[in-house]
Amino acid sequence: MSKKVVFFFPSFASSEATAPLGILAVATPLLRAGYSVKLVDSTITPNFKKRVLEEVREAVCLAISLVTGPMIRETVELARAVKEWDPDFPIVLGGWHPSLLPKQTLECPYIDVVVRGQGEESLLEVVQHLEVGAPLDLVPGVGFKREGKLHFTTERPLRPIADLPPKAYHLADFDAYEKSCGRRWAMYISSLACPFNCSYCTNAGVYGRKWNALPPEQFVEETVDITRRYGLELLWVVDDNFLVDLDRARHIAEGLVRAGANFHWSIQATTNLTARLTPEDLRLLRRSGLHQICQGVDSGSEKILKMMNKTFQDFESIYESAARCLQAGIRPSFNIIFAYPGEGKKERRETINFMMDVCRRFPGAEFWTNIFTPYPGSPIMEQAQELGIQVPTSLEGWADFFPRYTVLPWLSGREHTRLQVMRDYLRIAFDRVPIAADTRKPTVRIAQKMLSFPARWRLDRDVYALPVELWLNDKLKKRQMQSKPAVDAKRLEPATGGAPC
Ligand code: B12
Ligand code: SF4
Repeated sequence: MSKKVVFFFPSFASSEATAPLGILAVATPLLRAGYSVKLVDSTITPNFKKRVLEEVREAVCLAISLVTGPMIRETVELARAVKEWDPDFPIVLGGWHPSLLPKQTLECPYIDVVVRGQGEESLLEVVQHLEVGAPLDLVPGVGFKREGKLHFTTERPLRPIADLPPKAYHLADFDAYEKSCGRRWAMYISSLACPFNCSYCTNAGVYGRKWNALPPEQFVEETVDITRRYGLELLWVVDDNFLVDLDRARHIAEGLVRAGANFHWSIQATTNLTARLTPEDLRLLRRSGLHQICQGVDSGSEKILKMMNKTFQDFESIYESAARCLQAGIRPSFNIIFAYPGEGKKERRETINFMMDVCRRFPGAEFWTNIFTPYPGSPIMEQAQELGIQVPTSLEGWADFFPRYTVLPWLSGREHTRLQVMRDYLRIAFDRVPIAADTRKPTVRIAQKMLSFPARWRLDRDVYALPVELWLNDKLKKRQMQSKPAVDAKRLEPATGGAPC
């Protein structure tokens, strides 16, 4: 058998494609150990199934990375096809979903091994064992099957980010990603974990709460190198909370300015920490290329924020953060979660009023909204049964968990439709800047701008009957529609900058 490992990255239903960082991370130790690696990313690979079936012929195993949601569909579809070709060919799953639900994931008949948590060392050891047909009992952090029974090994302790090897960016086909998204960009990660404990968040389940980070010098050296080497115009720094150490952030900005860095970058951070940056700090960060801070506001209702365990943020700091970011030329992007358990008409109205107020007072601030989706491993999931949530009992059952259209016991039927219509009006009422290049014609842009005025009128009055503006907007969108992603294209809109931090 040859020393080759094939990776598959299922489509995450977005045109904002770039290389999957989790796979680039786990590939490095394999490459260092002399394995060859092939990455098939469904978003940029027509006929991905055929391609994987060709590639696996001479490989040790197929390794797939996925998060909970629609990525599960292509995962299962592909795993089934591989097993039809060779029922004994090993299929390994890693990433967020298998880490949070290892047992149920491994119960899927097409999956042989799951890796829990950080995969750099685990995957290398799994591959080395599979290659020689050795049992996996002594490989920490994994689950496997033997004679139809599931076995789980001991936890593998978390390693600080500074001890992890660099990501194998050279595996990424940036030309193909650029073709699909119109922009040449990549993700970069410089810290792990978050000290807070929001009740809907899964992060602690994988990375714990001990925030740890790369030193500023390494950040500067690596980001300047990869952006120059691959001609990238933008880096999305996917840290859960980039600003936990403000001094580190300042040193990074100074280092990038000194190095003459020539790229834009964006971060995710909590509003309370963003508000702690002085106007000078923000100007320095802007000079270093920072152009966007994604922040999880989540609700405009104090009651709901309390229930989300987000007492570390207050509305004053959110307004302050919006004002200061915009003054420095940095775009504040805020996330909102609708239909959190306990959100009634009053609380939803408070949230809409808050969003409208921020957008009107601070033009350039933007909001991205989601529907509450209870993820396995989040503190709120412990109450799932009390809340009447049907928890899926198989891997496939999680494929419909997607915050753009989740249906909940307290949000279904007409109420669900009404919320979706309202979210559509929010989308056209105020401008938002996605990562993908804006390819709209000027006439379409002007026409869409005109639609924003009746949309705001409706949102102010909570009136969504006969949504003609949405119909017109759809017509405009269809006129300038480009290629669409493979998964569920009719139901999804592009996922965008900012996970629900
Ligand atoms: C970047 C990102 C995205 C990008 C993905 C882009 C891309 N090309 O990959 C985009 C914007 C598309 C995205 C979308 C969504 N995301 Co997201 N995203 C992230 C984010 C911020 C970073 C992920 C990352 O790359 N980290 C860096 C890498 C190095 O770390 P890692 O992924 O953990 O990988 C390690 C291990 O997991 C493991 N591993 C990973 N893959 C593999 C594969 C194998 C074979 C092995 C062995 C191991 C392994 O080893 C790696 C190295 O140690 C995380 C939050 C976070 N802190 O990680 C959320 C996160 C993964 N996203 C999440 C969510 C909820 C979403 C959305 C639903 C958000 C939304 N509102 O729409 C969508 C779902 C997309 C879909 N259609 O299914 C959740 C996942 C929860 C869950 N149970 O799965 C997270 C954890 C955020 C959160 N706190 O809730 N996301
Ligand atoms: S949602 Fe964001 S702030 Fe809250 S715990 Fe998760 S990463 Fe931290």
